[in-house]
Amino acid sequence: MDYKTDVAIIGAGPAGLMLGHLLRQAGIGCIVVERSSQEHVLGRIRAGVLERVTTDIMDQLELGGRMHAEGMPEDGFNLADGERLIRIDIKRLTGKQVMVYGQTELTRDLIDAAASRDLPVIWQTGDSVAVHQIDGEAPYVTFEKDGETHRIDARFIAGCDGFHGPSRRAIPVASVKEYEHAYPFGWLGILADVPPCNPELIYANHERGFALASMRSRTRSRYYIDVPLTETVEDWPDDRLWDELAVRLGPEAGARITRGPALEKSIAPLRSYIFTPMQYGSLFLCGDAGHIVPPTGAKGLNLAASDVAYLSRALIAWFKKNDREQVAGYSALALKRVWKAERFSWYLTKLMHRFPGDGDFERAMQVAELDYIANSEAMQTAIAENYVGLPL
Ligand code: RFL
Ligand code: PHB
Repeated sequence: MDYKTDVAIIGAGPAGLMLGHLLRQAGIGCIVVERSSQEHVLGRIRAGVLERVTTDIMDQLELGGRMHAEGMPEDGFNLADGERLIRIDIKRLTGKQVMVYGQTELTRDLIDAAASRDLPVIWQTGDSVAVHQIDGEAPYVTFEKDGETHRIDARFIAGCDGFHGPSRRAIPVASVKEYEHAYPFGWLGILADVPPCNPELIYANHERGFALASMRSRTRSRYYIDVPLTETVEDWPDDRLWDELAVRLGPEAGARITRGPALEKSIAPLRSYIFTPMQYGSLFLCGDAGHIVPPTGAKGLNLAASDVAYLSRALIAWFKKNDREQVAGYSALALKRVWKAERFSWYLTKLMHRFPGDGDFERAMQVAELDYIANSEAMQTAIAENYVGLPL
């Protein structure tokens, strides 16, 4: 079948779905193609902390109802050095809050509203999606489904297909620069239907390694520890993981952990990655397709949201006001915010993890910095400002 639309969107993750809804709200045509099934997309357990930029998009779309009813606005979070909690009072220091609401729930809200908002999503295209003629003004997307080849002609293509998708790879290497930093560990995460050990998140740097206490609701907890990349989920039976969390989170919070069976347990590698520019011809990259941050700053999903905020504005200006400048400036504008979030995520990752080869000196530097943060409102303000998200 042949389709014709204004913007073809590849990927039905948060970036693709938010972009699709924003464009439809402005009366711009778009079609989303997604390699996986709806069930698979909704089964992925990922981010949990939303910045204002993300909640604002949901509100602008009038899809924030469930998020405000079930999500948990947070006034602060904690850094821990193995002994004490250092509270960063984000509300007092910045006037802003963050929202604990799972990426899974946000995605569900966007998917549930797609049909009634006239946003077509074509699921289960597998790895067949390809982009064509992106250096001209008549690009198109092809994919296979139900044994047939389909084609979408569009004016623009938005690559919202995550780190492993085809969009970024379609850009000729001669015109790009990539920046990459790999970390020598991954995060082992556990999701369990037990009350959180603390009402606010705790990022802990213990002598034994990193731990994060997070949550999805008052009855559902999400915890992480860092593990060497050589380890697998099988190395970490639930009891071993709960024991380790209790130690790394420190005596107070550790003692308040409620244990329960894992609903999900997985290991995610940590990486910093930026692809520049985030546009080529008629193709734009949004979210993980263009950049990856280590999860330590809770920035990945929120960067996808800011990319989409910039790109939707630019495309609306193009289609509705014949203004071509914003589209031309998309990458430069989006990257300014991306680089600062990359910096913060890298900084917090370095501050809160033990690296192989770190000796007593490196540990002492981390402890001194945490002590400085504990006693300096200026440091706390800088951290709070970045954590709640820099302005668009
Ligand atoms: P996604 O969510 O990866 O969605 C991309 C979509 O594109 C589809 N796709 C294709 N579709 C068609 N054809 C193809 N060939 C395709 N290839 C791929 C995929 O199936 C998918 O549906 O990217 P998007 O939309 O840019 O959203 C980015 C966020 O998902 C990501 O940044 C965050 O989840 C990162 N992240 C976190 N971010 C935060 O802001 N706060 C957090 O607390 C946080 N925790 C996390 C995280 C990511 C994690 N993992 C596993 C990567 C915790 C984890 C464990
Ligand atoms: C999560 O709840 O999954 C989460 C929270 C904060 C992070 C990373 C992940 O920095």
